[in-house]
Amino acid sequence: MANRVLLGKKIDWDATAIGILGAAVGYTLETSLFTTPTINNRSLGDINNDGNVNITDAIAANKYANDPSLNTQAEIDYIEQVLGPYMVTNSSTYSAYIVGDGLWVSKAGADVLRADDYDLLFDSTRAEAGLQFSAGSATVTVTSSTATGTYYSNWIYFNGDQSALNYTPVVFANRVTSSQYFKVPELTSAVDSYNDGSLKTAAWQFHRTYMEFLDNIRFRFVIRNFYTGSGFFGLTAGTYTFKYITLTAGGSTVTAA
Ligand SMILES: [Ca+2]
Repeated sequence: MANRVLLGKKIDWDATAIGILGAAVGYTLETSLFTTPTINNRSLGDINNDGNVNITDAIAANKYANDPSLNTQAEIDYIEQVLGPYMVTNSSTYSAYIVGDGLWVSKAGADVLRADDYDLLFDSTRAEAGLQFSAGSATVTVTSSTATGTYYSNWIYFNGDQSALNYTPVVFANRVTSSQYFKVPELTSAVDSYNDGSLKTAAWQFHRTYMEFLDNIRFRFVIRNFYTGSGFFGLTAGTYTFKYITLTAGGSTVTAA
């Protein structure tokens, strides 16, 4: 069972692995931190409990930081129940290996105790309020360069299982070409609809790309083209690519009236 929420001090296990490596090769400071202190006659950094603090223990800490399925259960238990709590209790001594005080929430399936940025939903030590929820791309194919028409991408679901979120995430998107980015929604350029030399912005501007949302479940990209009888305005026939990023900002307990 992965830990999802951590309130307190978060240990940098990659840095700790380097610290134990320093103790293993005899560096004075690291030896004082990981070899000299003992708990039940066992050096603090002796993760595999073989009586020495050596490279094997540094590797065990590195495995824990990156893929604990490579650790033995005894190593994990020692790291989580003895080594980690000791470092947190003596946080001023081990400050080089502690991220700081804060609140962290990991994604489902990720253990918050060792989660990297991409495995976190929330990190109170960051200035950013919203973290990335998902990102990707979609295409819209326009089939006519001469007729009024509306064209859609496939639906993009916020959740992989197509279930609804309890809020609508913030979505930013661009239409992209090989060399340019266009903010979505796009407006058409103003057009000289009466061919009198002046641009009729108010009358003839319209969205030519935008996003359509359905509840808190999904969204899609839309291209609208317009034929006035005398001219075609919009994106000509072809396939257009959109890129998007969704942020976890937007959560709220407010219920719509
Ligand atoms: Ca050892």
